[in-house]
Amino acid sequence: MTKSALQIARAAYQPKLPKALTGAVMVKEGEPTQSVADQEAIQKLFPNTYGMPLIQFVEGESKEYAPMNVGVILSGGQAPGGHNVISGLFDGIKKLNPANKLYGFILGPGGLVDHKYMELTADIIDEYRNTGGFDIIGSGRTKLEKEDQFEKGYEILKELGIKALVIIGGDDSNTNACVLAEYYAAKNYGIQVIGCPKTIDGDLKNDMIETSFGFDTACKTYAEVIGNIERDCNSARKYWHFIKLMGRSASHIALECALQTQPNICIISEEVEAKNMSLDDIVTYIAQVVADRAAAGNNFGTVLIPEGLIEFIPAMKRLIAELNDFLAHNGEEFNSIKRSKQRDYIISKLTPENAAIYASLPEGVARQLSLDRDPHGNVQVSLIETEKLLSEMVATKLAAWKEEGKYVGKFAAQHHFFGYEGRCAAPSNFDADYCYSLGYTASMLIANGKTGYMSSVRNTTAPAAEWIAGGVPITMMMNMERRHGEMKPVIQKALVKLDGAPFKKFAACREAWAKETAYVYPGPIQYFGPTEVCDEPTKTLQLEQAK
Ligand code: FBP
Repeated sequence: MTKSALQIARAAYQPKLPKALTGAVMVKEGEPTQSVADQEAIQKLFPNTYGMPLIQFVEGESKEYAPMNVGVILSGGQAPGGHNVISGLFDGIKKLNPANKLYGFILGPGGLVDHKYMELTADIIDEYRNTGGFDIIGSGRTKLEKEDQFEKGYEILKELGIKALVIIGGDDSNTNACVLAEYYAAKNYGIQVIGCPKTIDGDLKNDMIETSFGFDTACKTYAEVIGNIERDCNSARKYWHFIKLMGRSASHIALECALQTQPNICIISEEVEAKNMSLDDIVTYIAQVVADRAAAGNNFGTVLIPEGLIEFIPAMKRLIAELNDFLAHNGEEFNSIKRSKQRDYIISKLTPENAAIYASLPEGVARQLSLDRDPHGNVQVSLIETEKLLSEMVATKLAAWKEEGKYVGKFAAQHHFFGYEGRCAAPSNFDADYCYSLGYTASMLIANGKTGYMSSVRNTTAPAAEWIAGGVPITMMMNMERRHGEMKPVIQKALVKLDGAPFKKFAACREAWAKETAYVYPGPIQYFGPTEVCDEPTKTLQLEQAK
């Protein structure tokens, strides 16, 4: 494989590990745990894996470990650093016993069910160290949730002599990892299941999981390009740039990018919901900033829009919830109806309030809302062109204000969607180190017989040597939520907290950023150079952990 000079240099990077993991380790057990909510219901569903203690690895005596085989799965959307989780896991198990073997299941959880796998040898692992992407074994969104899938998985795990399976995924995939851990424990199959927190969206986090991997690199990649657009915008002074940023649900990516680049406007979905804002309220807010800047002679600006916005507008949320339930039960009938009649069919089936909103939506947006769900039953928000919807509505509002003599500027918009551009970027030093540590920690959880745990690395704004490695029972992060029309145990999604330090910082600055042109141009991720440049964690982490 031909490689660039940077790829060659980067391949030689040795990720940093927490000091406690650099030698032999032992387990320090904490207090028993409880789920974040719905304790009784979760305990009933997870009798074998509920209430386990938190775990921390500390320096210990070296001991001998019998040889074992381990399996690994990459699940869901790509996130920078996945290859380093696998290389950390590989190095960890090889250190325990060089005879240990690692098997990768191909194209996500489906590979386990369909028995598609490959052995990951040292040569293969070395090709992928510190690289972006999930292409070493591929990823997929098959939902592992049915007993027959668990049994099919067990067949191949038994055949390959696999003692433990590591599932690298987001909140839904780790929920499934927990269900699988419980199932194998209940059946006494002797197979451990360990999760790893992955998602660029940053919404799999809590007191024990400080951040999901990939968030750091993806945000830095988007912030670099947003900074470039801001500089173009400030040079030509003729466009308003509407930039939609990935993040299916939470607005962490948009917020982090705003903190890094100081745009004129950033919409935070969680705030829209809390303030019960309508689509028109959002449009009016943007149009007012445009008008104020125009009055000061600035017919240009940048607007950041989180991908999941539509679902957070309360009226839209109610509509989507009804659509999700309805399509979960009537999907077949809906799909059998002629495309040209589907809109009327949906309108005829919804409650009057939701039918009226659905009918008022532009054709394209209404269509996206009724399209196929992803395997987890979610609307595919990345397909909704919110950036165009908003800029069109802002243009219409400004035209009306112009007629009333309230606005005299010019408004020309450009649209961008940054999502896939950042998901496979070569991991920043932070993600390279964090992911390697997560994988290495997973190997220690396995060696110590744990199941139903998520690999956890904390104290991440300190130098890597001071990071704290351990495990968190996945049941601890769970609550009951309605999915596909039924109550299910799921890991609670971490949305942007409006009383959290990152949002408060943004809220304190946004008025000035709207008026002034206070852009910051972060530039590309740096891998070599001073540590304050190369190892800087996200603004979100820095603000959340500020003492
Ligand atoms: P995960 O939740 O699996 O990490 O994926 C997140 C994400 O990148 C979202 O930001 C985005 O909405 C979605 O994946 C896109 O999914 P797909 O890759 O299937 O188009």
